[in-house]
Amino acid sequence: MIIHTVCRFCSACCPVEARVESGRLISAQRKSFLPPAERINCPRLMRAPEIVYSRKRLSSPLIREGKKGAARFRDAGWDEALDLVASKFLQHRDVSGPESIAWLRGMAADWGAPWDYAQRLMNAFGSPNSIGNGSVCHVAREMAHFYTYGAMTMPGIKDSSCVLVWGKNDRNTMPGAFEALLHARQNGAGLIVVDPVRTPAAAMADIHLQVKPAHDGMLAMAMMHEIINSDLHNKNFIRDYTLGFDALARAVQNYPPHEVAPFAGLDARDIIKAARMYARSSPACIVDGNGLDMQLHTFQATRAVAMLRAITGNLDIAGGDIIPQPPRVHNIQLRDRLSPDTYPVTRDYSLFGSFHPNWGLHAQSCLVDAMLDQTPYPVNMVVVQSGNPLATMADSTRVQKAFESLDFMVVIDPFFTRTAELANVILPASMCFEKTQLNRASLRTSPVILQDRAIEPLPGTRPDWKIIFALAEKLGLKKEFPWEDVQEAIDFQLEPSGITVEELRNSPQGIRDGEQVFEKYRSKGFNTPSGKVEFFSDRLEQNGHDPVPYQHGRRENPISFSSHAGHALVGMSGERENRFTHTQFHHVDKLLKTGEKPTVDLHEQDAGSLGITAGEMVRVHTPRGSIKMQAGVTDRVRPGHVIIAWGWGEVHQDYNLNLLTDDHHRDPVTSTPSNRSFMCSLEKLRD
Ligand SMILES: Nc1nc2c(c(=O)[nH]1)N[C@H]1C(S)=C(S)[C@@H](COP(=O)(O)OP(=O)(O)OC[C@H]3O[C@@H](n4cnc5c(=O)[nH]c(N)nc54)[C@H](O)[C@@H]3O)O[C@H]1N2
Ligand SMILES: Nc1nc2c(c(=O)[nH]1)N[C@H]1C(S)=C(S)[C@@H](COP(=O)(O)OP(=O)(O)OC[C@H]3O[C@@H](n4cnc5c(=O)[nH]c(N)nc54)[C@H](O)[C@@H]3O)O[C@H]1N2
Ligand code: SF4
Ligand SMILES: [Mo]
Repeated sequence: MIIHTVCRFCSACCPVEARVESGRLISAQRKSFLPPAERINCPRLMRAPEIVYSRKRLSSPLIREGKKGAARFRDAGWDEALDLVASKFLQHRDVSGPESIAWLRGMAADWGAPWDYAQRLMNAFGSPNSIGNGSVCHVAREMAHFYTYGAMTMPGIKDSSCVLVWGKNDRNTMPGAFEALLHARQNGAGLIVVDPVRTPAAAMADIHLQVKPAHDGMLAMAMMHEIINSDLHNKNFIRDYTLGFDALARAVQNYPPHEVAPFAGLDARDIIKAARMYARSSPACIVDGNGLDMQLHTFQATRAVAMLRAITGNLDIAGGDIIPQPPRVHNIQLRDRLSPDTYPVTRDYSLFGSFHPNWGLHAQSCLVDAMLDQTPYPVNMVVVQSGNPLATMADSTRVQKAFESLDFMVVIDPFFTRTAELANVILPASMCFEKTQLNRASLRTSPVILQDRAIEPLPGTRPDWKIIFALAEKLGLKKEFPWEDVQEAIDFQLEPSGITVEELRNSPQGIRDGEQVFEKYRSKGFNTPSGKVEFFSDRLEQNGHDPVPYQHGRRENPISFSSHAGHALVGMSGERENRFTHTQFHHVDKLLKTGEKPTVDLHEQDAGSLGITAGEMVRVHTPRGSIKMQAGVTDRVRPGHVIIAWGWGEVHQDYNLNLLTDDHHRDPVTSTPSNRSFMCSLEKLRD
């Protein structure tokens, strides 16, 4: 039997066909416009049965018996475990107020309806602290798009005549998009890649701007300098649909390509060539990615990149950067249930918390402050759902201390992770093929595609929705969660669009809520306070932020630990591999090479001058901590840069890259720390 569903082993949310026999998942194949032989393989999907039926899956709720960190747990029934969790919710509310309890979300259960359920539960209970990890992933970038033209655009890669890939590695992270890029290339589209690493896209690009990490904002300003001063901007679009162009044109004068180039590790001629090629192609689109996230200038750098789309008039045209058309839905988060007197621990980043009607809060570093320093007030109970913060949040040493200080901690995860070791209760979650849900990809734009259950939840596990609905009932919130099952809940959420789960099951290709329309701004304007693209933002100025990005002309080094002596190499958190999702799946033998260990990859020149050969053990130091890995040699980066394998922190603490990162300095708008790049030093180990 073939079941049409969506893979959620990572946030790419690929539509797939799952083959199921006698209730067992046999295989799964990604859908694509290409014939099977030409498709990009995803190793994780190819190993879906090994992942789903891994012997490491949890099969019963666990309750702590020993002291924290001692990893002594006993099996418990679902009722007993949920009763204990509910009693702790009530106890903490009575003693310290509902806001002393927080819900922290990683990325795995998806950001669509499952995230809405978590927020609904917490809001109805009275705690404003449901917090996601979007400060380092996507949401900060999305806010920069919103503050420029009121929505996050989607690149029309397939129909584009020039694709500018900015810090994204779709070959490994979103294979469908990479297939679209190959298709566009075959049709003659130009390709420019901005990436410190020679990625597969960079290797086939017309121009590869091998920018120094975190210098993207200044590079975007230099490109706009070239476009505006060479009169290549779209004057009609700017006149009719934008605000503050003069202020932007003045700001870019501080960033001539020849001055930015040495600073950003580039050749000015390449910046000029790329700017002209992008501006002279129509339609052109920009594919921006996680390379722009996790930087100290994330918000303004992404805003500068977003402005490139606007000055060239590429917004909302076929093959350009398209404004999505989300389906009409009920907002089910119940935010109005919160008392006006409460405020979340993310208060200092209130613009970030309010820019979008459903994203909710994502300044996750603030939660660590609240746990550890009790600012702005103490949080002493946390539920961690679908995340492994002990390995994925910046400055693991500090994060660990924070979690150790909690009175009570609950983890909802299919596996016993490094984070789960500190929990009081662990609730075993079902994985993606075992549940029906509405993904964020479907709430963000039409068509709506259903992630449908392909197999029954594994014995002892429960889907996230079911865990939340049951906990709500135990907390006396049955009225707020009246749905008998997830299908009823999804039907309710989709009601305004008239789309139902049953219809979605009969339309595996998805259902649109309305026809696709381009250039919607002509009739509706943009979703900003002024109704125009805002090169100058009053909202930012009123809140003490630069209304125009990089308007002061400063060229400070935005890489963390730059001012620390003795750390001369730029350490880069490595790009995602297509075999793993962050800290997940390193236990699946069939995804590993024999005897494989993570590596720190250096340029040959650096390896030579440091006397390091491939295979030797090295220690990487930053002012926060150190890790130990094998050295590798690569020509994918420039001398002076090292790529440190990302996501191995679950395997061994020696490999936990976030022991190196800093959470002290943060982006002023989105609280983003610099997980991505930092100055470091290498030491060769004897044995
Ligand atoms: N230095 C550095 N830090 C980073 C990054 C980086 O590149 N470098 N990347 C950042 C980014 S973009 C992100 S998104 C974060 C990721 O941060 P996390 O979300 O913490 O990362 P994962 O390791 O994917 O952890 C997901 C957890 O969810 C569990 N899980 C899987 N499926 C389900 C499910 O259906 N339900 C539930 N309840 N649990 C499930 C998995 O077993 C796993 O333990 O890390 C960020 N941190
Ligand atoms: N296989 C796999 N797929 C995934 C995931 C996974 O863990 N594994 N995670 C999912 C998640 S949560 C996310 S957020 C997405 C992310 O997907 P992508 O956006 O593709 O993320 P990455 O591969 O981490 O990084 C993208 C590129 O940014 C480059 N880069 C690093 N620093 C900089 C910089 O300072 N400037 C610029 N311009 N580029 C830089 C890196 O070299 C890399 O090539 O992937 C999703 N898909
Ligand atoms: S890229 Fe692979 S793991 Fe991620 S959703 Fe698509 S098929 Fe699943
Ligand atoms: Mo992410």
